[in-house]
Amino acid sequence: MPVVNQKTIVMSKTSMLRSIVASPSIDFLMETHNGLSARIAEEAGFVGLWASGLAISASLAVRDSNEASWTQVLEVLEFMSDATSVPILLDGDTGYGNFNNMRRLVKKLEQRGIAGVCIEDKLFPKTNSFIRGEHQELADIGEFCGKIKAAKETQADEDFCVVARTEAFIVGMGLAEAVARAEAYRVAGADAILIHSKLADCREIDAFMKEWAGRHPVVIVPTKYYSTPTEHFERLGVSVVIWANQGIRAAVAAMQQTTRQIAADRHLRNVEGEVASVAELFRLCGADELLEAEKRYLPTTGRDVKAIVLAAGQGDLGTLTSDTPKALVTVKGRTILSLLADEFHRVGIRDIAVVRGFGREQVNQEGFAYIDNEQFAETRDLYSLYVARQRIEGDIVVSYGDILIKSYILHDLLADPADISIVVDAEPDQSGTRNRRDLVVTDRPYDRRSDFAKPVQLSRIIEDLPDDQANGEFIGLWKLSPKGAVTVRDALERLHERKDFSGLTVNDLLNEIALVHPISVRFVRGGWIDVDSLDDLQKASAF
Ligand code: SPV
Ligand code: MG
Repeated sequence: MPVVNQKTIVMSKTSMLRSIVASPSIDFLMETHNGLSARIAEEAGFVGLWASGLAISASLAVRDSNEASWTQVLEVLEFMSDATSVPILLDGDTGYGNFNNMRRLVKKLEQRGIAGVCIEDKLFPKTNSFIRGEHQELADIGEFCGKIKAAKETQADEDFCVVARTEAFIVGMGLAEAVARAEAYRVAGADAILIHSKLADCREIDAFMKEWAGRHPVVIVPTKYYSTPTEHFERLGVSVVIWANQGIRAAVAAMQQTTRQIAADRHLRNVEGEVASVAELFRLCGADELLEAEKRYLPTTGRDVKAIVLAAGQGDLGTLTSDTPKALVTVKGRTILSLLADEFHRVGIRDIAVVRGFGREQVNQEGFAYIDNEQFAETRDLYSLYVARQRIEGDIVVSYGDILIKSYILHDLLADPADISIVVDAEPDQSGTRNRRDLVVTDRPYDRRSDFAKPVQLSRIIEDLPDDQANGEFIGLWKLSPKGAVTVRDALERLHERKDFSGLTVNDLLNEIALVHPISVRFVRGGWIDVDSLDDLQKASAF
């Protein structure tokens, strides 16, 4: 039954197989025996696949004598079906039992997206046709017709195909028996007849096709009469040709050659260029799709996020910063920088670059990359960001080096889908004497539901705006997506052209960007401290 999606009508696998079988033109099914071989055959252009009993058994290193149970075969089929979009015709041997087993088989095949089944008129457990064929016994015609009927009456999808295979030639019973059986199977409801032959030439097939005279679609398996030109089958009016075991035989030959070589060499140099690359395996199995899906479905973590910490300033904490940069001031025995790094690590961000300036020789703790702002004495923080501009690519978090934050703020910031987002405290601490406060005007004021509604956007950041005119305070922490990083780099380069660049701040950059690109505001209430004064330092100890 056709499946309709929004734009196109996609043919179901059963309809595809039906048209392969019923169309007057010749079509080819390729042997496959697991998910990977099925995918490879589809990529090679085959319109349908033969799930060969011999090949599936061989891939499991068991004999083609129903040693693999039918449910084990079903498991393999499920992988094959999941891996492909072309129809699969199962080599269902004898149907794994009587009419009742056949009914259950058809039901299960339909559930697993298998488009059809071929059953042969032998006895369970079957033996491969090329092993002492003349000693094999055929099923009773009536019993086999009942099996075909049971299959046809069980299928829920009208296009599911049942192919009836006669082994009359294999067991040496001749043309008349072959035709009589094929005719009985046609009448019983089979959608096509598979006529099998173990001769090295196509005499039996020729004879059958002549006698059959196009009554019903015919499927052949030219494993033994492989040298016959395909055009000959076309002229005979063969509907489907099955290349029944060349996939597994190719795999066996290649594996034998490679493993023997490695065993003899005790190294890999002779085989590395001869085998498929690991990247090819990843491609075949759709590794890229998983990476994409991870982006959509896994919680955001900082694994692929880089950080830049701007820590070039001396700070103004009296004697504490007279010869030590502020980022190295300690809170309860730990430097501000290492406390900040702890929070980055908590959300998975490990690639942290610190821009150092004042007292840079002291800022050398392991675990950071360092970038120096040699002009720290004459420049402000935007210059520090500029010296780190090479790092502004991909997902990136930028932070001042004198703030302490709780990791949940970082976690939420990473989850923000905007290209550029800044963290703003909606209810900043207004007590104490702070040197600089980056007050923020947004397009809408903070309200508790703003997380769920349209994102709030930055209008401007202004130092020392009267509090009643501000919607919050920028905490000095912001995040860029790969696209946002490009926007920021462009804006940085534009501002760098200005004569007063050395006196500009990150605020100037954000204001410049806000004119041309939305900047999302992530509101918080507390959860951070800007260590700007001795008073702040006191608070930091309790943080
Ligand atoms: C198979 O591929 O398992 C077949 C075809 O049944 S043959 O091996 O030629 O019998
Ligand atoms: Mg078989």
